[in-house]
Amino acid sequence: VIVTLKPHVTEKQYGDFMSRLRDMKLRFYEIDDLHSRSVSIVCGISGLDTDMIRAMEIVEDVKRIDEPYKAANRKCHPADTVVEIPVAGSDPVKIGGGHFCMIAGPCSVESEGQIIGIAEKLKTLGARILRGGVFKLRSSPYSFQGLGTEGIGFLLKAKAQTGLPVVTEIADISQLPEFEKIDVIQVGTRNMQNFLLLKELGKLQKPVLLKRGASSTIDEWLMAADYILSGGNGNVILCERGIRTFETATRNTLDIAAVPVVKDFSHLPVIVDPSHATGYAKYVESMSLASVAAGAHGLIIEVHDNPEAALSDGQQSITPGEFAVLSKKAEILRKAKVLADSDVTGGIQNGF
Ligand SMILES: [Mn+2]
Repeated sequence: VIVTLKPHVTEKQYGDFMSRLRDMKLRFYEIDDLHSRSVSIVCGISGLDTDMIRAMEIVEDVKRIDEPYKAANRKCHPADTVVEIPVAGSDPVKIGGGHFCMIAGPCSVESEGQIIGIAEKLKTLGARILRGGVFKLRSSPYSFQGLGTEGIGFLLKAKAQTGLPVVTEIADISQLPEFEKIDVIQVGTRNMQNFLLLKELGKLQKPVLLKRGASSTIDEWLMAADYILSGGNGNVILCERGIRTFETATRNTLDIAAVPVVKDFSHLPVIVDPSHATGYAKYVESMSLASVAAGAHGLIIEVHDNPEAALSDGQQSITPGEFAVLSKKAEILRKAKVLADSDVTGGIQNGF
C-alpha cells in the first residue's frame, strides 16, 4: 500500500509513525515527494490492517497497489535500485540506475585452463563480471550437464586470478552451500517459478540474477522477483533472455520492449542476454546494440575461444575478438544515448 501523510507533519510525529511500522515488523520505503510525504508499505494484504493505518492521526490516505507485484513495483520504490557487487581491493561493480555492466564468459566452465584463459582476455576487453555455467539445466538429459562442484572451483580460481566477480546458475536449493564464494547467483529461465528456491535466496543478501521464464509474462517475472525481495534481499537483477513464440528462425524471441516496460513498472535493474535470446552468434551484436539503445542496464554474453568445440551453446557463442568489437560499439552507442537522453538539442548540435 502507499500511505500518504497529512501536510505539515512534524518530525516527531513522523518518527513515531516510523517506529510503529517497525514495531509491526512491516517492510517499508520512504518516498520523497515534493507535495506530500508518502510511505510505501510492502506486504501481502493479509499482513496489514489498512483500517488501523488509516485511523492514525497523521495519515491522509491509504491506497492499495493494484498490480500483483508489490516490492518490485516502482510505485513502492520510485528511485532506481542499483545493485552493488563487491570487488576485492577495488570499487564495487554497479548495475542499475545510470550504471551499465558487461557480463561475459562461456556457456559452461569446461576446464580450469579454459575459464582462466577466457577470463583474462575478457577482463581486458571490458567485461566486469565473468559468467560460466557449472550446474547446467539442459533441455536434453543427453546434453553436457556441467562440471558441477569441480567447476565452481575452477570459476573461483579464475576470479582469484583476474579479480573479476563471478556469476553462475544454481539448479537446486541443495547446492546453496557451494555458492558461498560466488558473487552473483543466477536463477535460470527454468527455475524462475521455483518458489521454494526464490524464498531461500530472499534470506540472503547476495545479488541474484533472475532470468525471465521462457513462457512467463512480465507480471509473473516481477512476482518472482517479489519472492526474493519480500524475504529481505533487495539485490535482484532482472534478465530478459527471450521468450517462446511461434517464431523458429531464432532460438527464442527477444522481447526488447520488456526493457522499457520493466523500467517503467519496476525500480530493479534489467539486463539482456542476446545469446540465448537469438541462439546464433551472428545476431548477438545487433541485439546487444538494440538492448543498449532500449536502455538496458547491462548485457550478459556467451563468449568462447573456440565456439565450434564448445561443450554447450557453441552456436550462439561469439569469440573474444568479436566480443572486443561488440564491447567497443556498445560503449560508443551508450555514450551517444547518455548524451541524447540528457540533452537532445546539445546532442543534435554536436552532430548526433
Ligand atoms: Mn548457455
